[in-house]
Amino acid sequence: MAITSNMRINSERLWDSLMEMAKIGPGIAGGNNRQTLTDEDAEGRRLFERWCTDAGMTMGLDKMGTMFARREGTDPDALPVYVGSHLDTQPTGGKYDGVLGVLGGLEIIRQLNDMNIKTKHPIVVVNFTNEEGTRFAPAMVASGVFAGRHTLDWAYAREDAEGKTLGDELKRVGYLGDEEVGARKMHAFFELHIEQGPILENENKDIGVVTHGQGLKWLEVTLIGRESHTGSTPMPMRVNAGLGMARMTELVNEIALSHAPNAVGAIGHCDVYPNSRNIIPGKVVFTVDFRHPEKDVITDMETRFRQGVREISEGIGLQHSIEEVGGFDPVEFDHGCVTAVRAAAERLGYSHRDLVSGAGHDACWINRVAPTSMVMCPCVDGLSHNEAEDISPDWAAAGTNVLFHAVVETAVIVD
Ligand code: HGY
Ligand code: MN
Ligand code: MN
Repeated sequence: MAITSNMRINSERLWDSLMEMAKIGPGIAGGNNRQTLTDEDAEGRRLFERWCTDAGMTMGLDKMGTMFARREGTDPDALPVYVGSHLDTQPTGGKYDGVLGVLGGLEIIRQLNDMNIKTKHPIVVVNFTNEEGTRFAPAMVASGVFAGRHTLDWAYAREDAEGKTLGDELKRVGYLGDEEVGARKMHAFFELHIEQGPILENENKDIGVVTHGQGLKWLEVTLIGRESHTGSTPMPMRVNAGLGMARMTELVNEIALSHAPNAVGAIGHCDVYPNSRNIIPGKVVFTVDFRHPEKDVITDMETRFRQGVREISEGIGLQHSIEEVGGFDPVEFDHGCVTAVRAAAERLGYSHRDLVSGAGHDACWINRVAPTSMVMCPCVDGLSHNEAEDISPDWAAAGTNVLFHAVVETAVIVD
């Protein structure tokens, strides 16, 4: 039996589940603050787990706390088709970033159950731990361990701003599993995600067929100057770490603009010490986020930035150090999986266009160990990592219908 264009998910049920999940870890402006391995994240995980078991799935949990919900196939030896994303959010996150990909995967299972459809390959819905990298840097850390990019011990040692480690927090919230991370073999992996950029909405397209993901480099910079009185210290005597950060912020912007239109660069995290109104900052720590679809441009941006840090530091008399705290090369997704997504959009009659993902996703790491691709739907004003992040129920349904067809086509319907 082949999948046909009238086979669609239940969009009301999907939307209700998105709204239900959004009640957990509410933000202060209508979005979510469900940071990884907090009590709010644990509550969201428990709700997801209940929904999965209600849908007849069996749960698995690995040593990074990544959750796997499995629907059996007719061939127990066939490698499963995996589908999913992440339930953790930014501190001022939206209701759909990551969540749509996990609950869209759950909706596929619910719809297959309603239609009593069996597939040859099992299907597994995944919730990856700490995709956001906001509480514990870097982003996509659990999928990075799964793909062999990070060791488990390195991931466990990641610390949040209060000095708590990822490993301890995993234990505290009760999501330290016993499965070896990465032991699971996948037939394919599909991730549905909001675009988090303006292209699909501006071009009035329903679906993004994601062919590539741009590369990323996170550099943590520490500048050491000298604390002194903001009032009585003559300007020539100052060793102002804050001034260094200000000049380097401008440098990041300049370097990114020099590679227009595709390069991006910003500083989103910074700590100023002692952060007192009348003390010249003696130390600042900040993280630079450079991204581009081509590896050699990222390398050029990093090289020029490092050179600039040396020169600016010398000019002010600062000591400096730079540590790479995250990064991955640009990604080209699997041709077969991309074709399955494109064919699904065409079969379902959705307008679509090929897309390079601006944001990083778990799929970017999983692509190293299994055939992988992504489906994207538009978001309002291309806004994300902002509590005002918004999508329409129709966009959610369109993305999930395409995901449904791509996953079930790959998992092979059995008559
Ligand atoms: O940083 C990213 O691109 C993702 O949102 N974690
Ligand atoms: Mn995301
Ligand atoms: Mn995100």
